[in-house]
Amino acid sequence: MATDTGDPLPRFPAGFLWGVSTSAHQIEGAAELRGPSVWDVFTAEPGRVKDGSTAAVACDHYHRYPEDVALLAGLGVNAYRFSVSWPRVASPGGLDFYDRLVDELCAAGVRPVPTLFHWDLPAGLDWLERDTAARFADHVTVVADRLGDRVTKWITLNEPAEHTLLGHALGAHAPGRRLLFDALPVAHHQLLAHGLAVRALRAAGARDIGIANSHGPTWPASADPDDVAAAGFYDTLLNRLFAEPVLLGAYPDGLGELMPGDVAADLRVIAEPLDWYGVNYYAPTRVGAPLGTRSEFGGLAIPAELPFSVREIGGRALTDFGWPVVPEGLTELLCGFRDRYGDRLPPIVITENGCSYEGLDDQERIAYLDAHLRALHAALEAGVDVRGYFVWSLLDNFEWAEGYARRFGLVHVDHDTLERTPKASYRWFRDVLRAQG
Ligand code: IFM
Repeated sequence: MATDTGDPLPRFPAGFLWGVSTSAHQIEGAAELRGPSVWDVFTAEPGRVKDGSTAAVACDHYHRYPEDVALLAGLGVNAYRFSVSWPRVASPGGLDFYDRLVDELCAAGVRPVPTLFHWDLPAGLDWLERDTAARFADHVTVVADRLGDRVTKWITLNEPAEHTLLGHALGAHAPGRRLLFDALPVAHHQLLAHGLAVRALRAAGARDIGIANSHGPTWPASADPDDVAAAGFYDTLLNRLFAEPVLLGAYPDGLGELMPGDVAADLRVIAEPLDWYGVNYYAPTRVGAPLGTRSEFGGLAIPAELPFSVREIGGRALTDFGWPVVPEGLTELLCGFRDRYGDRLPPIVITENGCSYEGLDDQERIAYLDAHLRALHAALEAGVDVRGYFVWSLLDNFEWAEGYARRFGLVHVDHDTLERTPKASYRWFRDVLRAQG
């Protein structure tokens, strides 16, 4: 495991965005004050969430947001990435909550950076249906009209790749479908929703728009051509399928032929120019040819019928989630994107990076963040235009199918009393931000 060297971190550029990220379903609670989402339906089904928990209360951020904004102010971040719950916005009085939150953030000098969809689709809607994209654009217009006088920086979608893969292809997340490659329309409709959202935001006057896509280097398990081909295919799914329609206006490797509707016309919408591109980075993946049996990645079962298998990256420390700690993968990823997309790549913001560890004296998290910030700086020095970095996450929260078992927060949350206690990593990040000025 990389350790915090104790050396001061290198200096990041003036105006760099320093933040933390959360999402509505994972922290808000107050589920009775909004309509249900696909995640409420999913968690109510026995066996879906490992510890049997739900997000009905979560961190009760809905009621405790002033305390959480005070924690943000104490940390010294200049930006806060949160998500706007679509089912809450669609419920009477729901937008008032975000109005209050944005006011509180502005008063504390923290820039609000809302994500407009982070997986909590209103129950009854379905990404297999094209119409969901148009409904999303309506939701975006409602939010932008209300918050656009104070919010200037927007994120359309969070990790449509995971929502497609985990939620619709493998059935590990809501809505729990196991469609394998028949899930591809979910990818297309989310991308279309992204493009329509960019248009809706522009119509509302927004000039600072991005998307948060998850990416990581893909390493072939060996030089065997079958392993290399399988890794190339996985790379297409994770790193190109959601980037290239947005950045280049084209699907990679003929995948467009598998998408529904008038794909050429849709791609013109999907490729609406962005002001920046958000990258969520956690770890690389080592991929080989199919093994004929299921493989596993961080507790996730990869079915045997997929044309690749996920292998262990040996010799690395693992987080409590079982994810390998590979800071230099961030440099490799960003330099690779710059080389692949050249001037089609807008400035980058790291919209998520973090790790799950237990304990208040979380030295492993400090070492993880320290090493990833150095790796990010190395990418900057190599000429990649990076404008910001958001830690996942402010609070220990509802980690989807893992329930409350995984703790990603800089702030510990006692899930019985809801008491917040800053961890050692909170104080470390605060000191980093002070030193960066
Ligand atoms: O908690 C999630 C988040 O919702 C999306 N990105 C990855 C995080 C850690 O698994």
